[in-house]
Amino acid sequence: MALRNVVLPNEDPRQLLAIPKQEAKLYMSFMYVAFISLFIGGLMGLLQVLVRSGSFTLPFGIGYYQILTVHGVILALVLTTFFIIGFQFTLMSKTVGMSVKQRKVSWLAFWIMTIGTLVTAVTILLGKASVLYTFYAPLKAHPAFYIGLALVIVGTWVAAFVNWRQLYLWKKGHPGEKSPLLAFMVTINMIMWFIASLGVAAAVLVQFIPWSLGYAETINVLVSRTLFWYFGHPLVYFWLLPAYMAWYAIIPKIIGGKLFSDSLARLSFVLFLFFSIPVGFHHQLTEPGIDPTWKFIQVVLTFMVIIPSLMTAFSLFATFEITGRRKGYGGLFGWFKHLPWKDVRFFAPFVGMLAFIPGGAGGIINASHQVNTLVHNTIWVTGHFHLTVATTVILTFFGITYWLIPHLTGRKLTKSVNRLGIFQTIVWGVGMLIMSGAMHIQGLLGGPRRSAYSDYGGTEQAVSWGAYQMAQAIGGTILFVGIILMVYIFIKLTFFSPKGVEEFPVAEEEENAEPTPKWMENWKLWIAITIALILFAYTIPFVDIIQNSPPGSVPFDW
Ligand code: HAS
Ligand code: CU
Repeated sequence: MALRNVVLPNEDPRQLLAIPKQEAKLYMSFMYVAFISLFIGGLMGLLQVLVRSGSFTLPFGIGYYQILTVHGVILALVLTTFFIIGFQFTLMSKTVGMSVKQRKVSWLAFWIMTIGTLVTAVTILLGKASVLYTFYAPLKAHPAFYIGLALVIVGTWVAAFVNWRQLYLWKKGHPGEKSPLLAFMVTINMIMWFIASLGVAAAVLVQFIPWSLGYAETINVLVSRTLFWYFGHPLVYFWLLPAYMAWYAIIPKIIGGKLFSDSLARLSFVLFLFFSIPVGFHHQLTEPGIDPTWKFIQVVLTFMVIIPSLMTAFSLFATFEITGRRKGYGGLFGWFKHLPWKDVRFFAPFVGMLAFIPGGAGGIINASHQVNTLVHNTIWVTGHFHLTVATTVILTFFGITYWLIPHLTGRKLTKSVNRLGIFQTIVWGVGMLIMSGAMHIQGLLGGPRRSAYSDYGGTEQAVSWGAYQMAQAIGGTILFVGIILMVYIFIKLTFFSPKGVEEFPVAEEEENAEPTPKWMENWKLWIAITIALILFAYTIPFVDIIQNSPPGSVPFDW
């Protein structure tokens, strides 16, 4: 059994210290919302693939777009955000600490986010907001939908301020020291999130809420979509970066190795801050009304944001190989064979990494201006993001769950849960391979996304999708089994596993590593460059969009 919870001689005993009970309660609250969301959102996913297979109709007058909206909002926005904010709080607590006052403010963040979530979720469930998670105008939802979403965002801002204050106070108490890597990473992610969410907040407050309340008759569709994607692309990195935190700074510890390079990890996060935001046009490449030159410029910037992911891939391979060779496993692939395959804390994120190879390649295809015309608005894109967010990111989050939840609840990850976790990961991998693979192929055959089942009058092209839609239903059903298993594991780890101490694994740096340069923490410079890049990529096209927009659009009500 590769699980190692014993203290090794040079091990930092802080990693075994439990997080104070009152703090643990806060962090677990975020996790409860995340896992309830997983269950509800997953169930909706199951219904969707069944409808799209053509062999199932929703009962009780429930609409396809209603469940599709629940699925997208609850999984892509609620599950991710609650897991991330909760996880990041634990990282901050472990590395720089949390004061009682900060804890109280964090509860405020939690409640604002939770109330916002409830308001939004109820509005969708009542069928008053079947506008999908991107809520494209001119689709119009009930005002409560937008107000709830705005609350969720405001809650995350409160969390961001707490995180920044945590690091600030730590730095004041440790003059001249470099900040702990994980705290640095959390701070970057929250700066990126804050700057990005200003865009969607502006759209919601200035455009959507007045419009849905009836104060404005029309809405400028292109402005709203542009503001959404200004936020929507960094949103996907807001999901990815916490997974990268685990890959860089936690996985090496789990496999018995060390962090490959502190500077490289920090540099890749700084690059994400720079290039995550000025790239939103790659979601609008087919949108009329945006100058192609600016689309091209943002595509170039998109290719820049691939670099830190390639740096991450390189760094992980290096960690894996160095660790294996140090343990004495020679040969070309000896190190690979001896990775701790039976430890779910490694295995689940590893399958996530594997999925990111085709997932990332698909992203590069999407971002290529010309090829995008082939795949845009097809279910290929749905395949892409089920590999990235619903495999790479979520399997890493599951991998974190196996040690984080017992660490917070004072329990042990037992051998049987570990084994079940390995099985869960395989179920997820197989289900996703079938579902996402079929989505990619059907997309290339022209199958649309964001649409319920139709045989399009029996056209030849629609007939060619049949088998792939069936495959998606099979893959989706397997995935739902994976969700049931994961929710079971979560409940087990929270309430029923035997009491004990579970390690909070944080990797140390290599002893002979080059010291991290001081300029790495030049926050003002990083933020200035980020803003300069955003202004460069968005100012001229945005002015152009506002000046030359067609008249505002009237709502499209269901
Ligand atoms: Fe994307 C659409 C481009 C990454 C999520 N993306 C989406 C949507 C979502 C999403 C949700 O340019 C749909 C939005 C909607 O509803 O309309 N995406 C990219 C690019 C990347 C990328 C260039 N996407 C992501 C990530 C996501 C995500 C990450 C979520 C977490 N995406 C697009 C474009 C569209 C798009 C267009 C619009 C399409 C359209 O027309 O609508 C890049 O960041 C990808 C870079 C990644 C790599 C991979 C590096 C590999 C690593 C793993 C190493 C593995 C190891 C394992 C070490 C280059 C790091 C060891 C293995 C052994 C074998 C030993
Ligand atoms: Cu994007």
